[in-house]
Formats: sequence, structure tokens, C-alpha cells
Amino acid sequence: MMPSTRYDAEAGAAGAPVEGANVFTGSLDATGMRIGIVVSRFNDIISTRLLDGAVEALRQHGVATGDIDVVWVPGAFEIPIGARELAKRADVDAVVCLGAVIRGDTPHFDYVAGEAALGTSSVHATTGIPATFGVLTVDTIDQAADRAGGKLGNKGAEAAVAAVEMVSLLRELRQPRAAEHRAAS
Ligand code: INI
Repeated sequence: MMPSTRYDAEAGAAGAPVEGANVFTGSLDATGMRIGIVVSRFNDIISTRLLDGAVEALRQHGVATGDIDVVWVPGAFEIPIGARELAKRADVDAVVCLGAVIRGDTPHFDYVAGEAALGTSSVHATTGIPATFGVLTVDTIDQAADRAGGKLGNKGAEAAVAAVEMVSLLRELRQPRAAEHRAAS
């Protein structure tokens, strides 16, 4: 049997309870959220499937279709700048990054995949807007297809659900504590 992923469960369900502690988990209710998606055209036979999975997952969790912004960039190397611009838009709650980097015979893969990953994490580090990573970094097109709606699920959908969870979690963490909590601690 395949191991279940975090995304099968309601947010927070996988965490063990900690009696007496304040536990923040977020939820997967995306009602009213606006989500940006940046997707690379390179290997678009794969990235369009990731996009379909992401959009479907967002809708399933309550995002209105009109609240999804989709930005196409040429390749995974350009994902971070697209993601940063989306994250800077005042009304975007999270950015989902989608693409497929497939290893070839040269070190090019390492530069493109590395920049996509590092650049994506720098978006949330510098803007405070969550940017999730649905960029496949694989050796073969078959491995990519397996993860883009094939036998290993859809990493675009997983990245979309992770974005929803992070928006919800950050909202919880950014709420000021109630006065009685501050007094007690
Ligand atoms: N871009 C990808 O998204 N996936 C790849 O597999 C890939 N390969 O293998 O070269 C790729 N290259 C293009 C790169 O992302 C840039 O668009 C290009 O270098 C222009 O800056």
C-alpha cells in the first residue's frame, strides 16, 4: 500500500496532541482565499497536468475560480520571479509554483532545479506570503507523468493544498493573543 500523505487528511489531523499547549494547525477551508499559480511552459505536457490538479484541488477546498491567478513563465528558472511578482500583489494570499525539470546529460538540470527551489523559498522568506513547491525534479518523463496525475498522485494538487493550509496557519499565528492568554503566560 502507498504511504498516505499529509494531504489526505484534514490539516492538523496528523499531529499528535500536546496536552496544555497551544497548537496551531491551520485548516483546509480556502473559502475567500485568492491564490496565485506560476507555471512553467517547459515540459508543458507535464506542467499542464500539474496545473489542472492544482486548480481542481483549490476549487474543491473552496477557492472561487475567479480568485485564481495563473501566470505562465518560460521555464522553471523563471518561476521565482513570477512567484515574487504574484506575492507582491496586495490581494494574493499564497503562490503555488508548478513545473517539471527533467534531468538531461549535462549539469543544466542542477542549475535550473536548484534555482527554482531556492528562488521559491526566497519568495516566502522575503515577502511573508507562502510559496509552495510543486516543481517536479526527476530523471525521466515517466517519473514526471507518475507525479502529474499518474500512479503517484498529482504534486500540483499537493502544492495547492499546502498553500491553503499555510494561508490558514499564518492567519492563526498572526492573530494577536487574547488578553487572558497573555496574562496567564
Ligand atoms: N526548464 C524547465 O522548466 N524544465 C527543464 O527540464 C529545463 N531543461 O531541462 O532545460 C528547463 N530549462 C529552461 C530554463 O528553465 C529557462 O527557461 C531557460 O534557461 C531560460 O532562462
